[in-house]
Amino acid sequence: ASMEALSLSPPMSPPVILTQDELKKIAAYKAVEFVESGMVLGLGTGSTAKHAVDRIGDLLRQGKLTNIVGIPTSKKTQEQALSLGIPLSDLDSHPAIDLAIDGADEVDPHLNLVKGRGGSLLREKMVEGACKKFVCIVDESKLVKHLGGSGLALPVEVVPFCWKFTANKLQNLLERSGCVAKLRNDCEGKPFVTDNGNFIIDLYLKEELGDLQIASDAILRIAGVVEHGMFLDMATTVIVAGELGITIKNK
Ligand code: ABF
Repeated sequence: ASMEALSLSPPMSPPVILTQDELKKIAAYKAVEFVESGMVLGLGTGSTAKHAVDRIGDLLRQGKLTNIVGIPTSKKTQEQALSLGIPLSDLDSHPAIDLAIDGADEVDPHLNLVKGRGGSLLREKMVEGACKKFVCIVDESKLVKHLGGSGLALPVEVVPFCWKFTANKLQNLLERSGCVAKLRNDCEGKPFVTDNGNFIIDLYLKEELGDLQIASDAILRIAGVVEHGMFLDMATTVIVAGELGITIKNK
């Protein structure tokens, strides 16, 4: 009977496993549903945000979106937006932005973020800090319980002048979290240079950071530090695309 039953049951279709990039695209397209004609938009950086900028370009070309002004968060996004015909401006001309859409490297349960592994954290933080709404788009692999606990880099943008001095100050500041500070190099082994002409010191933490606001303030008080990659209390919405569907988390 069991064999007969098996032969009667419909063939099970294999579960659809979405790639990480497909999940990123799903999150990005969902975020673009928040975009309305006439908006001033912060355009994010990274492979997830790239899908959102592509989608905005599509809708503009199809005439489904009009009168959009984009404020790019990196030279790379500026080039992408230009190639898509998205009208661009900057924060000097548009100090108040309606909506920013951008990726992240880590998202904790309070919607605090780590960003900047792509090296664009300063312009991202300036643009996203000027937004009424900041919609962060991630695939589920970015969700963490605590920032900095994933063993991946917490980026800090520093001036090139005496960067070793600054790196040591950072490492000593966070030594209780088992911090190791490393200069980020580019693919040729030379120091990575940001769009703003600065260097990135990546902080690798063995323990999760305690009070994030205290850590943030202490890092920013080190002369030589320009900005760091913790985006605390900045995202108003986080859209998470996972194998089981989309989750929208609001502040
Ligand atoms: C950017 O998005 C960066 O701040 C962050 O590093 C990156 C995440 O990259 P991806 O979307 O490619 O995973 O905003």
